Amino acid sequence: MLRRLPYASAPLVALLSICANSPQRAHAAATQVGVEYFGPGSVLVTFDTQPNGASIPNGTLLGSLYSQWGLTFGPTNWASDWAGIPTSLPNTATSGGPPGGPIDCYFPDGVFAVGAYGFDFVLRVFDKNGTLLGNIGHTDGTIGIYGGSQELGFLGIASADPICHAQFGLYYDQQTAFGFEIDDLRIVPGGVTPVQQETWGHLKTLYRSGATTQDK
Ligand SMILES: [Ca+2]
Repeated sequence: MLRRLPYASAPLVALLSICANSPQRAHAAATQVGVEYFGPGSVLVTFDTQPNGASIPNGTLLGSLYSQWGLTFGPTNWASDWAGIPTSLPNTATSGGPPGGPIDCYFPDGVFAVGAYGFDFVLRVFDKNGTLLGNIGHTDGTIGIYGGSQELGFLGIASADPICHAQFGLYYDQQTAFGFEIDDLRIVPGGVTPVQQETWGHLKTLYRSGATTQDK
């Protein structure tokens, strides 16, 4: 079982490989971003509480639970209190579909950025036409959950073209025995354009320098 890790030890060693594994070309406007990017005006989905503040029981299908925040989930995605990653407790999001996911997030109105914590996972984002905008991954380098503090990672993508679908999936097809989950999903909604975020440039600088919120 993956050990719970101090939040401050979380690495940001996500491997940028935008569209490297796809026959489609990634849109040039899609950029990998760190958790620092999601500042004022962004949305945080903990999977622990609903928008009205009510707690979410283990096993609850996520479906349209957060629809008032502009997102819905795939039909097999649910909240699980088997929390293997050291994020907000008690719940993470996981999938009851094919082993290991995926976890699908749909944004009917489009969003400008999306990201979440996980381990050995990938993030792909698509526009309203299903065109791939970006494809990134994070792994400690090995299948399984024995990488200690190297396991936890944050994957985020910002795109000037609105993102209508974000899909989180396995980094390794063979890792299904170790479970699959994401937590603390962050979104920059369509009403908040990147240029309206006061910290946009500052956060990009922070991310590129390797600094994190824990470093401040
Ligand atoms: Ca949580």
